[in-house]
Parts: sequence; structure tokens; C-alpha cells
Amino acid sequence: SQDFDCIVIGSGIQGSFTAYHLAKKKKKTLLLEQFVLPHSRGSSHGQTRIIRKAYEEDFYVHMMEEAYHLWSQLESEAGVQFHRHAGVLVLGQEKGKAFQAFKKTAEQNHIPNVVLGPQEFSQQIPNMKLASGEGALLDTTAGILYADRALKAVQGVFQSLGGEIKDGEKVAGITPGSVVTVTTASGAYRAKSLVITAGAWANSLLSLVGLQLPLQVLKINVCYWKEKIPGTYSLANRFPCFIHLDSEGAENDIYGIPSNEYPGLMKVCYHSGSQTDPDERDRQTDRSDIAILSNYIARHLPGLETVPAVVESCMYTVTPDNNFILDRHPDHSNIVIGAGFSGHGFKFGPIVGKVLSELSVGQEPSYDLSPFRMQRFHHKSDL
Ligand code: PYC
Repeated sequence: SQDFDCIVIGSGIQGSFTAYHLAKKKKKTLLLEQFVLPHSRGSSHGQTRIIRKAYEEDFYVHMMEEAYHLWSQLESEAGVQFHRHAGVLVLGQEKGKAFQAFKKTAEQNHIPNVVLGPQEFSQQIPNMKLASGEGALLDTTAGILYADRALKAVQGVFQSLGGEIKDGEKVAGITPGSVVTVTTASGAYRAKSLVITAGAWANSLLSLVGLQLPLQVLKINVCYWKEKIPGTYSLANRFPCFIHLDSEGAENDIYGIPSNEYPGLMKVCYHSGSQTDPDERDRQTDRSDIAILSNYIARHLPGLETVPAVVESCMYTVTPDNNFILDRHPDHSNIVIGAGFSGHGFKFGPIVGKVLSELSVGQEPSYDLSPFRMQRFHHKSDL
């Protein structure tokens, strides 16, 4: 039938986990996706993401505590391994605000970590150079998620729980009400509640329900760099992930993931990019971030060549404060929105899905959602 308890629009990691949690609550759920699955046109594709507890804010650490358990539960349910331990080095000016905040949050939340002074760093991480005054904090709990495999796993478990996925169906209209109707070229679907997790297309979908959010869509060049000596920066040789903090703000951070998925190539990327239209991302050809990365590699990672060997692309949908939006539509409480994951949302998929599913069935959310309300932008935007 075309009638559901809940419809979720957008089958990236957040929408797929929302659908998974709804199916676990025995809700008849439809997951709608505009492209034929699997695809690489959104923000949830690709080989790897970092999973970590090291954060500046306590509320993200609390969410990650449970996220680790839920990722591991999904691995058991799907019978697939997509998590590898690696550790993450948080690097930055030792006395800088951001680095100090990471350190304090790690201490206060008892995140297993090691602080490395300059001498210990050069002994333990000999192929990476820090600038003067920079320090390192190693979050020993961190690791890598194999993103494509994890997305396939959550969608597979959702279907095995009786959930329905309709891919290749772009939404054309949404009619709010106590029963929400969603129309595509193939039909009309009705449900008691709707969750919109459309990633870079959030504002296109939200315009159908009279809402716009202050979101910026960025194209990210996902760059892999060749090791001069294969294995220097490999996961097999226990090289960790890293996040190099910039004093100007998170949008200038640079991160790295040890060579693994493409043997001999290490992923090193800029945590930002140029504004793009999600339907025309390949027309965005700005490579100024790649010039910044080449320069960074020459200074900090001398064992890598300074021209990227592989450049893939992805999108971030960024909010003004880099925090997510997890909320209800202000006029239609049975329409729930997850958006603006700002380039750090993948690892939270199981928790985001849990709270969005709770909101959509009218349950009290498991986490304080005040940092994630859309209300916080009211005074700054023309919402
Ligand atoms: O949140 O750890 C993270 C991350 C790394 C690269 C992009 N986001």
C-alpha cells in the first residue's frame, strides 16, 4: 500500500539510520531516494570517515559514547565489519583556544588520550612535522569507518526489518497535514510523519513546506597523496588519523586518514571547499584548496608527493555555527528535519537516526537538542 507510519526523504547515512530506528520501533517506514542506489552524488559515499570522541563540545562527546555501541551493534546485525581502530591525533597551537578546548573536554569526559610534547611527537610520529608551539593530543579510541560499506549495511538491516526503499524517485511535492502526502513522478505516498534528511538538497525540499535554513553547500575535493616510500603513513604500520586545527576556525582545519583503501595513497583534505549547486557540483572546478594542501604537505608530511594522485569529490552542507539541525518544522510538528551536518556528521549517524526517529513518533528525544534547534538562527537570518 502507499500508506506508511513514516516517510524519510533522503537515504544518506542520517536518513538511512532514521529509517532503521523507525523499523526497529515497528513503524511501517518508506525511505525515498532521488538517485538509483548506490550513488556518489551526495555526502555519504566514499571509502572512509573518521570516528572519534575527541571534540571541543561535551554534547558531541556524550553522543559519541553511545554511537560507538550502536555502530558495533550494526556490524553484528549486518555481519559486516566496517570499523577499524586507528587513533586520531588532534594537532594545533598548544596554547590556542581550540587545542585547549579539545584537551579540556577529553580530560573532563575521561576520553582515553595521550598528550605528546614536541620531543615525544618527533620520536613517535617521525614522518610528520609540527610547527613551533604546536602540540598533539592522541584520542586512542578513534578510528575509521568504511562509509560505503556502513551505508549499505544500515540500509540492508532496515530492509530485513520490513522497511521499504524506493530509489530513483525524486520528490515533486509535499502536502503537510495530520497525514502528510509526498508525491514523486511514480506516485503519492501518505504517512503520519515525515523526516527530511536531504543533505545538500535540504533547502530544495524545505521550500516545498515553506521553510528555508541558513545552509551553505560546499564541494569538497577529496585528495589522496602518494607515499614516496609505500607504507610510511599506512594503517597497517599504525599511522593514525589526524586533524590539524587552524587558529582561524574549523573551516580551515586539515585532516588525514592513513593509507589503506588505495594502497600507497594517504587521504589528506581541507575541511572546506567552494560553494556549489548540488545538481551541478562537477562544474565547480575551484582547486585553491588543493594548492593549500600541497603547501601543507610540503611542510608537515615530507614523505608524501605534493601533487594529488586521486581527487574525488563530496559535499558538506554547513550551518553558520557548524552544529547540526535536528528539529521539528515550526508549523507542522509531524515534519522532522535533520540537516546541516557541516562535514562532521557521518560518525553520528546512529544517534542522529535515533533522535530523529524519536521526534517523528512523538517520543522525548534521548539527548538535549537545544544546540541543534533552528530557532538559534532566528536573530541572524531572514528565516
Ligand atoms: O569529523 O572527524 C571528522 C572529520 C574528518 C574529516 C571530515 N570530518
